Amino acid sequence: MSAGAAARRLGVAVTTLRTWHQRYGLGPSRHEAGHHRRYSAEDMDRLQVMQRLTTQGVAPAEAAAWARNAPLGGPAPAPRDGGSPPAAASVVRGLVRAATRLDAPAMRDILCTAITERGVVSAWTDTMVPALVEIGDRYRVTQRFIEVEHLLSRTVTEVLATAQRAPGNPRILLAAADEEQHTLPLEALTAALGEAGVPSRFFGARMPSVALLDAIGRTGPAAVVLWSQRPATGTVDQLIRVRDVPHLPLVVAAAGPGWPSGDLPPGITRLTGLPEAVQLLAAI
Ligand code: B12
Repeated sequence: MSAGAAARRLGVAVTTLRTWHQRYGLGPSRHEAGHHRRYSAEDMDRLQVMQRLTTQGVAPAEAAAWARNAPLGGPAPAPRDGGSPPAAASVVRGLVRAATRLDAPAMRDILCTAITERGVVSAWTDTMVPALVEIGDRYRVTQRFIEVEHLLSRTVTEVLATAQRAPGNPRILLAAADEEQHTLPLEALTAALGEAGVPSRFFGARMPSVALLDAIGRTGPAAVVLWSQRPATGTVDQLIRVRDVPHLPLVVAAAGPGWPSGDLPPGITRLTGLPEAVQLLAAI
């Protein structure tokens, strides 16, 4: 493959390829009489490793060292194979940078890799949450970058939706509180449950109380989880109405920072983190 074709295939500039060649020795290895050197399939594999790791925030020299040593045709060094994984902080930095330049393919790449290599719970907790918090803080301080927040959330949604789903009759019902538009933590929860082999039914954003009660009546779930992100949507009567349905689910859980921080009404369980939520619900 010529340098131009290789650059197009990878979605990088030809000058970037040249730099990777001159500085890090990741050049084309194939000779053809009368032609410039060409990138072979093995060269392309190395370049793909290089591109993926730099997108994730790994320093180019370190990424190149990995790329040069990658088994030919094989995947990039993964943490489980003994290679050291890119530090969590640098992956988050890479994600925030990709979000800031509105680069959805790079975000998708980082997030899919995180899920494949570390599973949904760790990808959510160590990569997605810190990036979302940083983007949220930036918005609070500057009142800008709403577009960044939207594209990042959209990409998180897309990637979590591709995670494995568990077959079977769902006994767990997940919904956002009435008027609550924040749903990503529940999207992570439904994906993490799926990965653990537990099916769940997720009703998305802004579930009106009356619809929630109808859904409970129609599906008889063993557990109901209601998410509130903001105090404005964390009114406890919603929880009390669920708790008082005729066939009481085993667990009625309030999740998210929007619920009152003191005691919740009797019979309501508070969930404070993704790992424990998965553990409790999988046990049910
Ligand atoms: C993405 C986002 C959006 C997206 C949501 C997309 C979606 N599908 O969810 C959109 C653009 C729709 C949005 C809208 C709004 N947003 Co918004 N948003 C965010 C952002 C950046 C991330 C939200 C998120 O997913 N948080 C989840 C994680 C990342 O954070 P966390 O909840 O604090 O996590 C802790 C716990 O909840 C727990 N946890 C984490 N994961 C899990 C999972 C489970 C299962 C459990 C049990 C626990 C748990 O552990 C964490 C550490 O303690 C936050 C910033 C932030 N810091 O959260 C703002 C933020 C929540 N939004 C905010 C605001 C103000 C709004 C709007 C009102 C803006 C507006 N003026 O329109 C609207 C709300 C509209 C509505 N009616 O709901 C404020 C809320 C302030 C407040 N406390 O009231 C925040 C904090 C931004 C800010 N710093 O000002 N938002």
